[in-house]
Amino acid sequence: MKLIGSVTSPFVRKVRVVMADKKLDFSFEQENVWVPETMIQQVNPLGKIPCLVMEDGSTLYDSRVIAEYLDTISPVCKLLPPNGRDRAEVKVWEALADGVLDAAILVFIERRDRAPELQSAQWIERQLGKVHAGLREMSTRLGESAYCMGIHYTLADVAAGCALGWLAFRFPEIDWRGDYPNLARLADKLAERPSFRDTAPFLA
Ligand code: GSF
Repeated sequence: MKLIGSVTSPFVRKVRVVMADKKLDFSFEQENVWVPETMIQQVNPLGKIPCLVMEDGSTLYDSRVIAEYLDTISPVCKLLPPNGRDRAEVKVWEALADGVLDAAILVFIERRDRAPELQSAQWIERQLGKVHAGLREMSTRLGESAYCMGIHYTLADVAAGCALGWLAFRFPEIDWRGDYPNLARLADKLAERPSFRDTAPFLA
């Protein structure tokens, strides 16, 4: 399997953490999807990373589909409950964490790609509102549990950890650690895992 991605994308990190936790072999091909000459459309018509290229050349996307698939191909470190409400709850956590990222990334791109006078303050405020509402909900759901779903590490923790880590990396002004000490405790615990330590975002 070949993972097309980058070392800064939180969605790519989600897949890399799952690969590491489940001890799966893959090759990692870095791709800058933001340059005109990117090849990403050859593997994902949506032009997004991560994209997983299988041995037969077929491709899987997006990160939720890839993570769910990877969990089925190895019994090591099962990250999703087999069925029912528990499975759905893990996927709500993933939708929540990914949704916080989607909103924050829209702000990041608005500020990166538009001149200040062309940036929409209303749009930025709307998206940051989703980020803060999502963080509040993550903290409420976590409570004082060891992990997002209680006592077991699941895909919910992978998604939440990647979201918090990317916010710390790109939005240091958002003080989720101060606002939500339980999220800070979770993030610190996850950061000790080799799968998180070895995939922390950095500017190459
Ligand atoms: C989101 C991937 C995504 O937005 C997933 O994999 O879960 N729902 C998808 N990837 C970004 C890079 S990053 O911000 O993580 C991406 O590829 N953006 C390029 C574009 O044209 O939007």
